[in-house]
Amino acid sequence: MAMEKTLVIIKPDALNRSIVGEIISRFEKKGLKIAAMKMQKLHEEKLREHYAKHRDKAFFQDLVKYMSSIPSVLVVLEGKEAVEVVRKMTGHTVGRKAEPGTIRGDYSMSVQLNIVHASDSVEEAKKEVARFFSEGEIQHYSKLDFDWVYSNDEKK
Ligand code: IDP
Ligand code: MG
Repeated sequence: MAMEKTLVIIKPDALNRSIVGEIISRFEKKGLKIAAMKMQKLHEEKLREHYAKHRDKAFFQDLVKYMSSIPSVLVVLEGKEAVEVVRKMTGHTVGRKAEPGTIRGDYSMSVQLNIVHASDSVEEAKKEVARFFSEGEIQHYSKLDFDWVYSNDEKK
């Protein structure tokens, strides 16, 4: 099975809570490869597109305001079944309900301020990576630990 890419947004609350490094570290330790990363204050227009399916919800304006308030850190992670793996590591949307051991379960008490965004399907991940990164920003490199993260049959 080919490697997948998924988009993570380390949200403004994570910057203000000083846990950006810890979050990136969790993904690195899991064995996911960082394919791209940048810090950016997200534009309201981009966020309205990104969260389009929530546009009729009461919290939509607040969500866009919070997400555009200060910069976020955008990360593209790569690995086998990366979309599902990262989504599981992220945990339940509501921080208070998220399992301990997940990022939201360990760091969030909020519904909206829930530290990270993670793509929720392979199809969405493709769209989301393309929404925030140009082709040229995606790095292609062989990572030294690859042989010890996957078995031979998994590398095919
Ligand atoms: P997800 O991030 O777990 O996929 P979604 O339901 O897609 O959750 O919602 C997108 C984001 O909108 C959430 O991560 C959270 O920041 C915010 N959000 C979701 N539901 C609520 C709500 O009921 N009140 C306020 N903000 C919400
Ligand atoms: Mg979602």
